[in-house]
Amino acid sequence: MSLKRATPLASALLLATALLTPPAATAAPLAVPDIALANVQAHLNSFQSIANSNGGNRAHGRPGYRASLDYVKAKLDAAGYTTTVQQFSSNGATGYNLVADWPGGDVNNTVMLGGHLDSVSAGPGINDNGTGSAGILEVALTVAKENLKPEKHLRFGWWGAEELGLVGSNYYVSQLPTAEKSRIKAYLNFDMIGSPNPGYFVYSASGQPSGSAQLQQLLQAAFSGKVATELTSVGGRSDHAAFARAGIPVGGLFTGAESTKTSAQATKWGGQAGVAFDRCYHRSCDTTANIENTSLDRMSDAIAYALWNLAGTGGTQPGDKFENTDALPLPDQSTAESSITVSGITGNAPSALVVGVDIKHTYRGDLVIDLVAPDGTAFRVQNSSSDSADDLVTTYTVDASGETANGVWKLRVRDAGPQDVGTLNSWYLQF
Ligand code: DPN
Ligand code: ZN
Ligand code: CA
Repeated sequence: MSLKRATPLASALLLATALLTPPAATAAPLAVPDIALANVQAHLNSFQSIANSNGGNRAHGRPGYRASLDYVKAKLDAAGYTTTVQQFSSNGATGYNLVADWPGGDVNNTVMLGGHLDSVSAGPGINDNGTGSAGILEVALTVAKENLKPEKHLRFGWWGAEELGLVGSNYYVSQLPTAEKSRIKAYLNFDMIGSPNPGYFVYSASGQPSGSAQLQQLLQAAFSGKVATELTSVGGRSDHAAFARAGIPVGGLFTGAESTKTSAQATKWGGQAGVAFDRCYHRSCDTTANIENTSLDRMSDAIAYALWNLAGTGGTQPGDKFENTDALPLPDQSTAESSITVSGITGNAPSALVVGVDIKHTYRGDLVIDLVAPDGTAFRVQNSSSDSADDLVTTYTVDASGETANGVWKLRVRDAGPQDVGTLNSWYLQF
């Protein structure tokens, strides 16, 4: 039997990897992709152009905000994301959050990455927070490019009106039903990740509201062997706060804002001691000239490191196919069965499960075919008839939504008429 899917043992091992546990030293290295700095920079250039043609900013309630959202949304839509624009009202203007879901993965174990997309009205907000917005966008696009099939469900959020007091992220969390909140197992925040005089800060788990020690460690591990990080208590200063208050494990990365780099930090990280991490914080000079590329590159790669480690690989996506290509003789007036083992799918089969069959026969009207679910429920897909044509190469659609997806599915083929015989060449299930 030739199956496209991982073996049940491999799947079980993958599923056994706990959500928030960084890989053990002995685990096979995970192929985390390198995030292309040039692509992140291209997004920043687009944000800068948007600000230039919209009064110099991308602020809540201003056209540059909506244009920024449309830019991000178009990229995600083209890459296959399911995007949702959530409206809210703040300070007399309509605000928008953009939420993007990568189809597939276990929605009961959702990993979420986010950052705010709005700038202050004083400037274009390229470091604050074009960088976080562009970093998670490029990571999301890399997920699509690599066709990642994560075990966990992946969701990305671009928040509006952060600069007015974390309004968009507060609104998003306030609108989440309790059950939805408990499905989000991690929220990682990226707000300012390319500061011109950069620090390498990981959100401290012991901040207020408190973060997650495991997420803190995972983000620290992303830099190991590359650059020494420090912990920082960002407190309630960015969009992770609402998630933390809702009991969702949070973490994040930061290259620094208005506070000053110490000489010890300058020795460790380079740059200028006694100068702010970002001298242009909340000013008109927060342009594409206000970005330090090495930190932006490392931070973007660290986002990918965290996501790949949290998400796991070997999950499924709608449309995944399980196939059996072993030829099976269909003797005269008897019944033959062929099986396919399905694994790695959470929950039930779809209401439109596609069953594809490729049968060679000399009189296909002889054939009676059932799809048999793992629990033994049989779905008749083909009845015998006086159809005198030969081969049967077709697809059937079965409402299998009452059946658990994982397990051994069978195609039961009965030859119900004398003389003519055939062979089941192959068959598949498409979820
Ligand atoms: N988003 C900025 C602010 O709210 O002031 C800067 C910042 C980001 C501060 C992350 C702390 C942590
Ligand atoms: Zn800010
Ligand atoms: Ca026959």
